[in-house]
Amino acid sequence: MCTVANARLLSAAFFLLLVGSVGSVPGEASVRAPAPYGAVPSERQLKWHELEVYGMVNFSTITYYGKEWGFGDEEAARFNPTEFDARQIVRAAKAGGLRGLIIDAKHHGGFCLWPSKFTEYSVKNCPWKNGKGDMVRELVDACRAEGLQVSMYLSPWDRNHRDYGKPEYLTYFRNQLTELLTSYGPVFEVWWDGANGGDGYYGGARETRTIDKRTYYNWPDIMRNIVHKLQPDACVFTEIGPEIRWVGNEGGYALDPCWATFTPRYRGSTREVEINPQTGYYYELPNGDSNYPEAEHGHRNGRLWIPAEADFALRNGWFWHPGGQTKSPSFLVNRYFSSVGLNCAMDLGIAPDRRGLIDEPDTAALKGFGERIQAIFKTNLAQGAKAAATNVRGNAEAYAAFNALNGKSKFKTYWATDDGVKDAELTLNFGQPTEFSVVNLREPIQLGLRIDTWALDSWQDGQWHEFATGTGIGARRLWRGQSITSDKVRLRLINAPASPAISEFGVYLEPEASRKESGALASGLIELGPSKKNWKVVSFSTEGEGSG
Ligand code: FUL
Repeated sequence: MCTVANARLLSAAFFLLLVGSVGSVPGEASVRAPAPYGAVPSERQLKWHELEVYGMVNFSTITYYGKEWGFGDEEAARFNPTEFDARQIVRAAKAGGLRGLIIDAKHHGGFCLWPSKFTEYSVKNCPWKNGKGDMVRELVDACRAEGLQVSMYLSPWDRNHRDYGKPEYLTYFRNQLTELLTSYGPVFEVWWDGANGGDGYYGGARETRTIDKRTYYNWPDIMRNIVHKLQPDACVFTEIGPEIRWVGNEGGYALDPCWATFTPRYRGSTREVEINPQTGYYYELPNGDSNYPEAEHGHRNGRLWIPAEADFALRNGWFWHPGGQTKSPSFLVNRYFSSVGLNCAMDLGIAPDRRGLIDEPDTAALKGFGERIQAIFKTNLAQGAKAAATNVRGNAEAYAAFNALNGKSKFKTYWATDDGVKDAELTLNFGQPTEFSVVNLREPIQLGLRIDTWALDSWQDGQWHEFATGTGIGARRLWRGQSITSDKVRLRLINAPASPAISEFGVYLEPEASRKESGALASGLIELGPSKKNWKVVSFSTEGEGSG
């Protein structure tokens, strides 16, 4: 894992770096940054927090069979996307504002989108490019050309491989992972599904194979000696991280509040997953066997910093099916608020069709989504406002209220209060009546989660009126509601467990049409959509069900 020990060292170093800048302000050398509170992100997690919105491409032989999971005997000969165009796929993602793509290089059925040295069940033996193609390479190159970051999905479960369930398969899995992590440049994330074990083809055995999800793979060793050795910046996603946790549903939403701190436990149990103090990694990682339902909220004061990724598919299924449905731009905007706006990352599944392209309705939905988000966040009304705070740490300019408005960085510059302060207010004065409907808050997360309760007020008829209240901020907390017109808006932080600090207080006006079509409620609450259970997929085995 982001070895917890290493993570702490790294973030301490990062923290010192941030604090270091304070010393350069004349007369303020003695004003130290607040001491971190509770678990804090590692350096690689801080980088990941910058992304916020990314996608996952799911494409395989099963696209031609109308399945969601391959049994492992699907013919490579059917894989023939005659119009495959990585640039088209990546551009569609980019139009949706996705900043990275997780490439599903091998799904549960075992078919590999790159010409792996370790199997014949790959693009080497399909009609596409006469077996000479490398789809992972093309997608990676397109991402790099379009400025998107890259991540790898390698299904641990392989229903094709004859040795699945035996030690021999682990050598295969490790070889493939190494191949992916050494051949395609830097990756921001490595994605391991919790679906592991069940029935499958298994080289013709056609039987059911179960594994011990906690121990079979020896995940800690893989993370330490493969992932982090080869890709020091890569965050590992599983049900319980250790760097990024599954949000616990496939509907693309977190529950409010959603804490970045988390105490991983075993499925249906209060037993915590232990860390080996010698290595800083878990002793074992129960991926597919963790108490993931707790992930929707996370834990206030959880032991570790393991923020959530909220994944969901653009269509009604992770893979493309004829006659499938595509979610609307306004639905996607709602999901943005219920994931990114609740301190999570949004991971949107996109699926090439049988031609090897993102089809027209999906391309349009992505574009519409991207345009709506851009329109909402086009103008930060706070930037022209005057900021004032009830307390400024050491009266130092480096921590003054305006640092929450300067938009220079998401986390590095911030307004902070003196040690011991529990209640504090940050007021924006626009100098004229200003209409807004979205508020954007961030904490400098390198200092931990310092805030519990917050409230927002607007100035109406000579007094403050509360229009929103909530719990938890973290990397990003969005409030969205009906528009309000006011000269001033105030953020109140109430009974904070550590002296509060805010790195961003932004105010925006969502275009009225966008607000209406999304059905944004005055409370800022957004209706929650269908979960995985309500999806209609053409063929879906429930065996081995797990995260993701
Ligand atoms: C799930 C998998 O079982 C799906 O097929 C898909 O890959 C999704 C992203 O994760 O758990």
